[in-house]
Amino acid sequence: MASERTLSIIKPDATERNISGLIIARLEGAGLRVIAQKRVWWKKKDAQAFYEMHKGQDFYKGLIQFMTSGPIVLQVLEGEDAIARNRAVMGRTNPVDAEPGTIRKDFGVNMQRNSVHGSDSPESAKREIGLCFKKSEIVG
Ligand code: YYY
Ligand code: MG
Repeated sequence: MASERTLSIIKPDATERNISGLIIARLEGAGLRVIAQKRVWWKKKDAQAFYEMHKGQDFYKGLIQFMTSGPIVLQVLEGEDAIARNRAVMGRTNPVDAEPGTIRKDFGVNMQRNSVHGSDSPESAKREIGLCFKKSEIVG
C-alpha cells in the first residue's frame, strides 16, 4: 500500500477537555504524520457541508449542533494505508463498542461525543481534505 492522506478531526468534546495533544500522540504513535493542522470553530453551514451525506438521519441535527458547539482541530494525516490506519486507531463509532486501546474507547464519551473523525474511503478523504484545506496549507 502506497502512502495515503486522510482527514482527521479532533471534536469539541476533546478540545473542551484539553486532550488534543493526547489524541495527536496516539495518531503519531500509529505511524501517521500531521501534514496540515488548524483550529477552527465551525459555523452551521460548515458542519452541514461536511456531513451532507448524513442529512435526513435521526442523529443529523444533534451532530451538527455538537460539531458547532466548540473549537475543533482539522488535520491532514499522511502515512502508509493512512485511511484504514487512522480508522483502526480511532476505534468503532460508539465508544462502548470500540476496541481496547483505541482513541474512542479511551477518550470517547458516547456515540455523539466520540472525540475524533476520520475519512472512511479514498473518495471521502479527497472530498474532506478539499473542503477543509487549501493546497498551500498542506505541507507534506
Ligand atoms: O465514521 P464514523 O464517525 O465512525 O461514523 P458515521 O456513521 O460516519 O457517523 C458520523 C458521526 O455521526 C459519528 O461519528 C457520530 C454521529 N452519529 C451519532 O451521533 N449517532 C449515530 N447513530 C450515528 C452517528
Ligand atoms: Mg463516517
